Amino acid sequence: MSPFVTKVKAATAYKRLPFTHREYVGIAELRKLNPQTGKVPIALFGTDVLFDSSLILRRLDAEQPSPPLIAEDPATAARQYLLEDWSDESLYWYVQALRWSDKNEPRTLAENRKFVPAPLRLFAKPILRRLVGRQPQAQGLGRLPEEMLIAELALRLDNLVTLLARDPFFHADRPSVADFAIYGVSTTGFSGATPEFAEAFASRPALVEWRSRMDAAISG
Ligand SMILES: N[C@@H](CCC(=O)N[C@@H](CS)C(=O)NCC(=O)O)C(=O)O
Repeated sequence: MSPFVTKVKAATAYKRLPFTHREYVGIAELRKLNPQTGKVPIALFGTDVLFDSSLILRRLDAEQPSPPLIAEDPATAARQYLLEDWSDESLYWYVQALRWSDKNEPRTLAENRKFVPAPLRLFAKPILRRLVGRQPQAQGLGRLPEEMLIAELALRLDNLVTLLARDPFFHADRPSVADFAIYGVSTTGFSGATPEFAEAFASRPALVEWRSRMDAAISG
């Protein structure tokens, strides 16, 4: 469900680095492993525990420089870093706002229920609402009327289409941190809880073709 987990897994697979993935980490264990932010993903490199998908991708490049996750040219690299950050800190909230809209909330709850410990599952709805469901309201996008949110999202997806008219990946001829971030968010957008996102993305052939290129690059 987490775009940031998908981003890390996809970048690790792209680099052909072996890894094991644990989907479920209990809340107590999560707080112990990552007291700083209490968020996923967390990556263990031997005894080093890293949090934050962007910091984990930097470490992946340090561990295994080839293929690189950022362009050599500084101007291109700057655009890729900025796009990665835009995806993590803005595009993500469009999807979150749609996931927790009145219409989509029941589907989102159904997808997330399994992450609530079994004895507390009866209270899954208030727990999940409090932990994550309120976040889009706090961030702001969750307060927009839905038509406005979807119209703005459509414009941002058009911006991505414009960028892809120039290059097969964002600002480059191979995937970078920008591509992995957007790949993660769009994967969550296709989970089934946000038909509005899925429809907006799927109706833009350039984006669909870009995701196919990403799938090919990740799976080799
Ligand atoms: N900037 C962080 C964001 C991580 C994040 O927001 N993860 C969400 C899951 S998608 C989370 O753990 N949310 C629980 C919370 O906010 O307490 C990253 O890139 O790793």
